[in-house]
Amino acid sequence: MSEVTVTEHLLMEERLSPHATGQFTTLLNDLILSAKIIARSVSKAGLLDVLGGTGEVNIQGENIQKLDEFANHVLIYRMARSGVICAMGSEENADLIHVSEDLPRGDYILIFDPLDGSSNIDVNINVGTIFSILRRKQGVKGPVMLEEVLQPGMHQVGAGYVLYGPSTMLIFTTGHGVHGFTLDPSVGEFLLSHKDMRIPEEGKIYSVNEGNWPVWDRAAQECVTYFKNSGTERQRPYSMRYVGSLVADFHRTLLYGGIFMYPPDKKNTHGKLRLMCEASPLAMVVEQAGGKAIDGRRRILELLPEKLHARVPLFIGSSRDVDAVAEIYTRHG
Ligand code: FDP
Repeated sequence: MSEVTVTEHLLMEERLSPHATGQFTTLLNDLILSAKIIARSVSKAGLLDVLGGTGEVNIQGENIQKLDEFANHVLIYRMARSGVICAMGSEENADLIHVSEDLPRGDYILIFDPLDGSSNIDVNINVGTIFSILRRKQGVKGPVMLEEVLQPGMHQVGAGYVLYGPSTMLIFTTGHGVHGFTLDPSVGEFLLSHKDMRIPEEGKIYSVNEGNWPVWDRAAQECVTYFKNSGTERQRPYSMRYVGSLVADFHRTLLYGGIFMYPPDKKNTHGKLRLMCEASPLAMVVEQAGGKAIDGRRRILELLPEKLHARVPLFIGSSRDVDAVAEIYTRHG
């Protein structure tokens, strides 16, 4: 593993940008500190009284896990004090979170899913934090309006995720490729372990909750059938892998190639995953690594969110595999 720390890497990237003020590096450094605090609790999940639900239900109608609530609190508290953020949006909070006027503020807007895959916490399976960084229009001052935050993913200035797995990893992009860092617990630093990550153009794995087959539309069923059937041009059938934790399924897809799918179904007619805190940041990462992300027909990064918690169908991964899905959806009109 290289000895380059994530801070050194950020400073090097900052030097390449002539207008850099250091605010973005500050933001990422505070995000990294939050991730380390969350990682510490996740790694002790069976030892501390942090397992199980809080008994409450979040804005998405899902049971809030204790660790979910803890991760959300850490991120809101820390990032509000970074001095470079004006507003935040969390998967766990119904409304926009405004940084108090008593604190120094900047132009950045942070959207995050504090602990993605949290229904897996109690069984010691990987979970993660997904983040998206947006910027306020230059010169706009005063309280942040929701309309300013509802930006298409292509306006993100940075995006990524932290994966709390056998080791803790930080994967992010600022629009100059994707880099991965692994936390060395003995020194408490994220070290560059995956430089300039590229997703294979085509994979051998499809990832989907196939239990939803009866509630999918014909196009979604045809996509899965396509990856299961043997083909002549490509090596098929593909293998199926599904953790049920988006960050974990996405991370494997990024490294090995293939496709992750969460199509719309009869219950989740607009898909289950959240556009702003899940699909858009991962779409930026995958595109920067040479892959693609669509909702079936449209590029995820071009979608304008209608609301903070808008949902979207997601097909993300190797470019040729995503193209195969797009072709099927186009045929279905
Ligand atoms: P979870 O409900 O455990 O938080 O976005 C939520 C998410 O997990 C994703 O991490 C995961 O990919 C998906 O939902 C799993 O949904 P299903 O259980 O419906 O397959």
